[in-house]
Amino acid sequence: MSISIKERIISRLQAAKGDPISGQALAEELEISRTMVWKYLKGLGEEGYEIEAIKKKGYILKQMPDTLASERISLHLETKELGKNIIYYPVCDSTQTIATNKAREGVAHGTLVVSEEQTAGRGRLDRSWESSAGKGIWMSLILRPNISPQFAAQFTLVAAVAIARAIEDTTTCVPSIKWPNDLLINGKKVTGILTELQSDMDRVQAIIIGMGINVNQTSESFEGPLESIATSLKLETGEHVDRALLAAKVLFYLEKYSDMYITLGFEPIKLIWESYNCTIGNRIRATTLRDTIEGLAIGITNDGALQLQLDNGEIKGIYSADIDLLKI
Ligand code: BTX
Repeated sequence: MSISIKERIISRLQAAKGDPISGQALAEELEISRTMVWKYLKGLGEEGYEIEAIKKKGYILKQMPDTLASERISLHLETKELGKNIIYYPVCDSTQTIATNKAREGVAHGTLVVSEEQTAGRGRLDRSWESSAGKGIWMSLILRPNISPQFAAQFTLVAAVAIARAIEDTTTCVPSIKWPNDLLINGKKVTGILTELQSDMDRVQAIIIGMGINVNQTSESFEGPLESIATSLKLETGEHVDRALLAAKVLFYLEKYSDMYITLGFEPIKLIWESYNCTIGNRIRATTLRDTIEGLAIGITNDGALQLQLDNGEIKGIYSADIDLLKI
């Protein structure tokens, strides 16, 4: 998808780093009239971009709006394919539901559905996901890798390491990963991942990776039952985080690690995953749809399963469960 004139104006003003750029220069560079330049700048102002006009000198970009609008993410994007098509909603029911429908309609590999707010954000087993307005990153990415369905589950772990790396790059926090889909900081959940599959018997049609990252919430956002289990990057660091920059970084690492997984297999991802993990080596309780078992988490297999050593020495592979870390 080609970069829009709006994106080029923002990117040009940003690159000037506070030096004024004249309307004439923008018009010449973008090959549009000065009237059009003025109309675009007026539109940007209405969207929350603070642009100062200095007489006889030009325009300075003072501040960008704190949104996840596609041009805000694109500005930071360093990917080949992921996020080249961004579908943005100020509010929606669930980016996962929308992405699922878009994937069935055939949208391209790498399409991202992102929203400021979700009214029906969901986790696994249809649990609800708190997705208040303008504070988190609520996004679902559609991937169409040429793989058979048995290799799809590992994408949850690929996404977990990608988000962990992106958080490490943009903040002072190093999250830990609780198998399979939670990122924790100081024991509290900062991110949840929901991976869903559309597939034929022998070939994946689409993997939809839903990611909920708590970014700029304050403690009021997590009142009630979430208070003791949820946290945000701002709560942990005291710093406001640019959500668009973080979202772009997540896409960068997701592209890097999913390419790595597809070309080299799970082994290198497993190594990175292990460096962030807080599950292995702990005594845990795993609640699956069928039963609850306790034991020592001793590793993950190459198909992403968690290996649990029971008290009788038996080793069980678990593919999906809720995990409680137990104190020994
Ligand atoms: P999960 O089933 O592992 O976690 C859901 C549980 O997490 C809830 O039952 C609740 O206890 C807790 N929880 C709910 N909201 C939050 C929150 N904001 N922060 C921390 N803990 C919370 C995890 O499922 C997968 C979540 C994926 C969410 C993304 S957002 C974009 C996409 N759209 C969508 O509807 N879902 C995904």
